[in-house]
Amino acid sequence: MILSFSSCKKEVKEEKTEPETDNLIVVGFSQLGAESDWRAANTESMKSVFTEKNGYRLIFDDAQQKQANQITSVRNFIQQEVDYIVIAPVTEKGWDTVLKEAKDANIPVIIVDRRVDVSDESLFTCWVGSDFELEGKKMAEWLYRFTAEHDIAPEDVHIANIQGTIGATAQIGRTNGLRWAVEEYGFDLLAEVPGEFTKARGYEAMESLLADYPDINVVYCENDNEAFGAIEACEAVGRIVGTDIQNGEIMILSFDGVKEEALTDVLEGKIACIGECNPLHGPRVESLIARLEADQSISKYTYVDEEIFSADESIESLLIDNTVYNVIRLTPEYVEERMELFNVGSYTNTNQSQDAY
Ligand code: GYE
Repeated sequence: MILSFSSCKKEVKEEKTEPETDNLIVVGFSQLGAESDWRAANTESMKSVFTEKNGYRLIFDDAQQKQANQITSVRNFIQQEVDYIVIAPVTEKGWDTVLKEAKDANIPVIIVDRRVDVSDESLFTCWVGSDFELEGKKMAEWLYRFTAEHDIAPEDVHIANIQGTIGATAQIGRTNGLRWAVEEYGFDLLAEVPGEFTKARGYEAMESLLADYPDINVVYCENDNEAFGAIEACEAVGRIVGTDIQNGEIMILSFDGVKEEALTDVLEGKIACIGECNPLHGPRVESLIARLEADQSISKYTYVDEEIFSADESIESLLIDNTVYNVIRLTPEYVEERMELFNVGSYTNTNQSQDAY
């Protein structure tokens, strides 16, 4: 008697919970890892938007920089019959098979941040992220203009590039942006070495660069965390980071501008220039899903507008491919304002999120 009563009670309980979860849109998100401050802000942005309160159930998976883990989690999402799959891919190649599986299961796939390099573009629904090559070109153009302004010949600009994760769109684009300027202006590119977008690898890379290239005077770091490591490595051997490269300083250039420390480094002259990379993709992805749910059209590719920051006043704007980009002069007030964007809980207050709610 008691047994059958309790099993009966259990059934009632199950019936009660099912309809609630049925109403939620289930999103499986394969995040590539947690290598940088940018990535932490990106994860937070996604998590703060895909909440039950907003009508979603988020299944989050951190792939720890391994594409194989991402492929496994996408397969799990397919098996769980999620409504949408979102992937922030670690590198571009090798996605065809698993994306075909998602397509066959009729699950829309949204690619965020870095891209996938697939032969058939119909294997994913859309992509949203940054124009990484433009970020790189803006930075390289700023360097060209700055050095020209200070009467430094391009061949006397001895640059090392500490690259990001090799094969990642952010690395490919930023590396190509610098190569474009090397070709165009004749800078001396000493070396391109991988730094995996982390502070630890940035430090190690800088240590060896200082030993191998005594004339190095510019370090192009493909993100701020690498720059933090590079600055520490320079300071550890008594080198001064700054823009006075004619008098022995080492100029640090970098990308992201997410963590206060990076912007403070700009104010203090330790980082000469930062190319903004915006990580707040949660509301953008949500907005795309909301449109898909409402059968509205979406763009295959959505680019995010980004700024370039420096504390130096000499270069006010840059001209690239017939477009003028203003250089934002960093001030303590601007830094404070910008940091509000990254306070937990305010991620949804960006312009792009407005139409999603
Ligand atoms: O710049 C870097 C991160 O893919 C845009 O990855 C992203 C890059 C970002 O680790 O900090």
